[in-house]
Amino acid sequence: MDARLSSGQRARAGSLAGAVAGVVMTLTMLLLAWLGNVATPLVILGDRLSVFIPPGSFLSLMGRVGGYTHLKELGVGSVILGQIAVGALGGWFYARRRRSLPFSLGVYFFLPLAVSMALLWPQLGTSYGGFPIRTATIITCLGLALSFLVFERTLVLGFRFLTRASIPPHGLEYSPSIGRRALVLGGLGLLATGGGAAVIRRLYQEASFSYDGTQYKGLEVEGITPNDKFYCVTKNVIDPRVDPALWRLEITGLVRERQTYDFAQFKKLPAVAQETTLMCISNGLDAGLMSNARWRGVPLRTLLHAAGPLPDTAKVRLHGVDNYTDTFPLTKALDPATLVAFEMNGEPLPNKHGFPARVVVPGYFGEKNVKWLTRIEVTGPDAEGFYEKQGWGPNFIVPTRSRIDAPNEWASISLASQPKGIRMKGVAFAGDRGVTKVEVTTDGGRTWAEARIDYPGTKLTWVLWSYDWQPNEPGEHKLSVRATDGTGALQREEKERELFSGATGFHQVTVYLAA
Ligand SMILES: Nc1nc2c(c(=O)[nH]1)N[C@H]1C(S)=C(S)[C@@H](COP(=O)(O)O)O[C@H]1N2
Ligand SMILES: [Mo]
Repeated sequence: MDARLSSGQRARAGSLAGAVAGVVMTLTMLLLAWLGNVATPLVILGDRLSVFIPPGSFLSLMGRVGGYTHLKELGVGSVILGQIAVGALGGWFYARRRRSLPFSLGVYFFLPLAVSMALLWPQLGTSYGGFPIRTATIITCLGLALSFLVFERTLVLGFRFLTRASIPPHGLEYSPSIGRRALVLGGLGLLATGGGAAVIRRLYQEASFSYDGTQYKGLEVEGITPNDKFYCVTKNVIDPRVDPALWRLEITGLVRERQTYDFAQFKKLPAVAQETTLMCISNGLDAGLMSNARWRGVPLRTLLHAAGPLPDTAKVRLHGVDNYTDTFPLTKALDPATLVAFEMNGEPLPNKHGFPARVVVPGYFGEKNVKWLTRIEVTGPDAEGFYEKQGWGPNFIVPTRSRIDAPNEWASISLASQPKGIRMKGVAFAGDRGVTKVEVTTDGGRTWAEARIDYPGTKLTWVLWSYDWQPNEPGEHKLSVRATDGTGALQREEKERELFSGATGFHQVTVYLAA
């Protein structure tokens, strides 16, 4: 090393080498994610931290940045910038120290590896390629180790390159030429940044940004939702692409005998077909985070019986390969209508809906219908899932709901153009209780008339309803709808649930009729 460097020059050299090392490490992580479907801190740090954000703050944060998608982008972006900033800081520190190999390996390899393993512990079992949780944990740790080793080596070699004494060709005098080398190393950093940006662009095309939050509502609504129109919600920046050859379904926890099925074994189990509607807990009264499909799958209880739940067990916790989890009571898991589905409307489950297998649990909000299922764990009463830990609930049973899909809110309709009246239509859903009656009001709730059921579905699905409205008064009209469920209970108009247990109330649409 050139002893004539000032301490300021050394500090700058250290920071630059550290920042470049941060960039190269980030590029390594991006390549691991892109080429190997490996989980990296770029995404699992967000999963880890999100359980500490209560749903109220979560929703207001989401509102402030413009939606779940933007929140995810912001999350990944912050981790990347954070890694580069911490890298620069680490490099600055490195320049002030005795730079032995044990020191650099200890501080820049083992320490971050240990800290990140401890910090990310609950998320390490994530595998976007479909490996079982234990194997995934090992792969994630190897990915972390490789990334930090790349950091340590880039930092050490980069700093050495910047500060090494150089003897010009004619050997007349020493020159640090640190500025020129900084340019070279900085250029390499920029190249790595360009490579990273290219990988990010590739990953962006596969990201869930384009479809997360897809709604299904309005005039196009049919009894069975086509797969490519089915509403979609995912916590992931990039959804799993499970290789069925790697995938296993495990039944673990408080059972007599753990079970493991590979895809072929699983598909050989006796399966049933069943129509079931799903709705997200965050679905607003007028929103379309609700769809209906015909699923085919193995009853969950077939799998549980083979493993034998121990006495006094209370819940099941379902794990996706994306490390998403959720729970419901064992009694519900043993209900013959609770399925591990592998087909949706006669096709293998589409990727974004959980290929190769997902849970379908009628009557509970969508979040309990765990996608990319890889483990069924029998637990005691206190087990919690991803959104439960965040603070959603405590009630996860779908309340009776109904929606008007036509006419539109604030539609302006000329009476003369509708001599046969105005067709109202929509959906109504009551979880696993079935809908027995749908009524509409066109006078703001003074009188109610029974609507026609066009698509009755089953006890586990929505119904499609319609009503031919014969208005004779021009002006503003308030339309609303309410349903009665299979137990005879009328849909609740009051906002009576705790804030994060799903909305109740009547959907209302105001239309303006011109003479
Ligand atoms: N593994 C996994 N399962 C999951 C989720 C997830 O992010 N990961 N999201 C849940 C939520 S909040 C909902 S509403 C439903 C949506 O299912 P869909 O996208 O097939 O409509 O999946 C649930 N299952
Ligand atoms: Mo959801």
